[in-house]
Amino acid sequence: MEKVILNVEGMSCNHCVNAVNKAVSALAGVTAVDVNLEAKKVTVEYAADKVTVADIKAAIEDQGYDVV
Ligand SMILES: [Cu+2]
Repeated sequence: MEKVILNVEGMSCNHCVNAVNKAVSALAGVTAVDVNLEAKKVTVEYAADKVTVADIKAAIEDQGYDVV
């Protein structure tokens, strides 16, 4: 299991947290998601043979947030 911590800009409320959480959780291979609104960080545990960091970034960006 791999773990990545992404810095995400644009999240401003719990709606954003839920949107990011839901989008990333929906990816096959993702086993855990933690969104920290104050720190602007999204921590994701994933199976590297099933999903890539690029996939995770794309899922977040699809929701309208920027991964920096
Ligand atoms: Cu929001």
